[in-house]
Amino acid sequence: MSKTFVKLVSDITKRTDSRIVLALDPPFNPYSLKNPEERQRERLNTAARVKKLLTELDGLVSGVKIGLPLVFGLGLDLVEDIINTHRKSYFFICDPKMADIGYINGLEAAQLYEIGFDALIIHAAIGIKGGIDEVVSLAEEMDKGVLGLCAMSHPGASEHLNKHYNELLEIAAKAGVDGFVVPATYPHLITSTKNAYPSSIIFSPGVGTQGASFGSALAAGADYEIIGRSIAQAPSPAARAKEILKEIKETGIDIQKIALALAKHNCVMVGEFKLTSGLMSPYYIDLRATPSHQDLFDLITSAYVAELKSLGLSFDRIAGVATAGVPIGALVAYKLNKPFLYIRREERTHGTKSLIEGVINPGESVLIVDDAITTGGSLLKAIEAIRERGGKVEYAMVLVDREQGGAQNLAKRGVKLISLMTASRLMQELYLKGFISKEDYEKVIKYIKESKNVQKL
Ligand code: BMP
Repeated sequence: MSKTFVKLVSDITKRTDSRIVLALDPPFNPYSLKNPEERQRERLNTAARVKKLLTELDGLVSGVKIGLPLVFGLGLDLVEDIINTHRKSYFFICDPKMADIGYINGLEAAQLYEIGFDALIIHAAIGIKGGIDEVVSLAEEMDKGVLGLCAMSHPGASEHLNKHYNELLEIAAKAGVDGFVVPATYPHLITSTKNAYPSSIIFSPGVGTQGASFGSALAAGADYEIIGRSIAQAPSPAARAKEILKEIKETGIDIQKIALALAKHNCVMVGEFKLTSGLMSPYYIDLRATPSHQDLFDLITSAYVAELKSLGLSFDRIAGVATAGVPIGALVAYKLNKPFLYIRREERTHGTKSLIEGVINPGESVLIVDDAITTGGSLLKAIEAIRERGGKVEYAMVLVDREQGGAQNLAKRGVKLISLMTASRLMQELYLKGFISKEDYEKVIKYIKESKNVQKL
């Protein structure tokens, strides 16, 4: 593990706030020119174009991945010059997809690290002993990073390579790599990798040109999306990168901002807590105070609104579940121009004895909003109350799914859960941003995994 590489990645990302790594593979072949001077001119022109591109993309992209076509075409001296020119703006990954015996890998790696690459990509399939080990120990000596490739994005990857994903992942992790390259076109692999190795960095290629949508790999748990042609070959790469960043945000990257704001306002805590359901938990999410923090309240309610708009669901009313679901639901309803009602925690002791405050007409569809879901107990109570009054409930929405059977329990009663983030994802963000320690993060993830099947109510 290279602390320097991990820190570099995190420092640059803090500055850019971008989860994009540019794959730099410009179509160019200087060897088609037979005259040595012309060939060299072509190289220098390409190097100048690359530098111009990297100047344009400064602040929009955090890392640059350079593959073999450019390394072959330019030669290492020009690649070194590019890295030196842009060293302050990006982290640089070389992608030779190494797959030789350790001795040869070491010879290659030494040159690539020497010219300034911060990390390189190696096939996990070659195994540790006499394979990956030589590169990992060289990387440790030179204070550099190593990324393990355990699956690929193209369709043929499922014929053989991706079938062995779990074994390969274990090999790469055991070898001590800093992160993994996991294809966006097989998103379940991203999620299982993040769950198995929460503190590793995941880079996902395959978005854009290869078909996966921008933001989809991040939503599945990746830390970075590797994007090549969609940006580099666009008529205006910077404008395209900005559009992609916007798309990524719309597919949920606001999660990062929400997670930070939650941490800043002490709405997420680690320790020992007793939940409403009676279960013990090593972390606690308390969103009751969110309306007191305008920035956070606006971020959260805007995220509910954006998700509802993108799903295009139709419903007549929004009902908030007391306590935290009431202010959140009320503002979401207001922003969407829908009537609002709410469900009390306890029945009124006088008057109507109803759990429901507000208007609902039989046959109307109601979207139920709460802050978080554990087993789904409070939401099911609210759903029943609405149904008793003749309302239809097909969807319930929360900010955080604590992944303890809530979605399944709701599904059993015919209600689909929409959650903006899982607790694992929230914790991942807090860990990556340094709000919680590695020990606490791993403890929480272990707890989430172990309590996944808790479905009792
Ligand atoms: P593009 O966005 O233009 O499809 O580029 C994807 C980049 O990611 C390329 O540099 C490719 O070598 C790399 N890549 C990939 O596409 N799939 C993989 O499984 C692994 C990769 O490194």
